[in-house]
Amino acid sequence: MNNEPRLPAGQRLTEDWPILHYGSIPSISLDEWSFKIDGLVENSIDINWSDFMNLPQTKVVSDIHCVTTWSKYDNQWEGVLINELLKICQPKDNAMHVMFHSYGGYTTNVPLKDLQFDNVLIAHSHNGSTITSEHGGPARGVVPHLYFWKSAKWVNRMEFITEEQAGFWENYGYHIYGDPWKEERYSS
Ligand SMILES: Nc1nc2c(c(=O)[nH]1)N[C@H]1C(S)=C(S)[C@@H](COP(=O)(O)O)O[C@H]1N2
Ligand SMILES: [Mo]
Repeated sequence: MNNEPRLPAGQRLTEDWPILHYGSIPSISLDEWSFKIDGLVENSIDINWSDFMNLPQTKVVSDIHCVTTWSKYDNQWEGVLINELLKICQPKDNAMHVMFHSYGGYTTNVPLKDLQFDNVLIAHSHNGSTITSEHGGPARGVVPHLYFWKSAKWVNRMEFITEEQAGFWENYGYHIYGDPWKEERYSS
């Protein structure tokens, strides 16, 4: 179909799944879990776990590319497509970027247009099993065409904004966009 290699430059394939995050693992029970969408949207939402699980569920398969140079192929994710959430919250015309917020305080920024693909989701399962807390459960973002730091573990909020703002790692020198095919690892 295309002549692009599957492995981006500077990456090496791994079979295991490294655990990487800043700080400690927040433990969130499903009873207390909530997910909010706010900022520049017509309909703000604040849903609990059963609301989330009652939204249309989708399975997608994608590759992971971490900026620390490991890649992992064929990850099956299950959860709610961000496109489904966009139908409900209806971003306003001036909403151009989204800041993901997580339990524990992590943030990462992604342009809204990069969330409008049918493999970008808020996932609760990986390869048929519930995502463990080490890997971001109860739920994490998955934005497969960007480096994996853009996939927020323990995600609990999407904030729609106009201007691009730097999230946690972006503030510490990671690239503002993070395209693995252009090796956008760090800002210069
Ligand atoms: N909440 C949160 N999400 C996060 C991070 C983090 O520190 N906190 N680290 C990011 C980075 S740098 C990577 S490489 C991936 C690692 O996900 P994994 O531990 O499931 O492999 O999570 C991303 N999401
Ligand atoms: Mo990372």
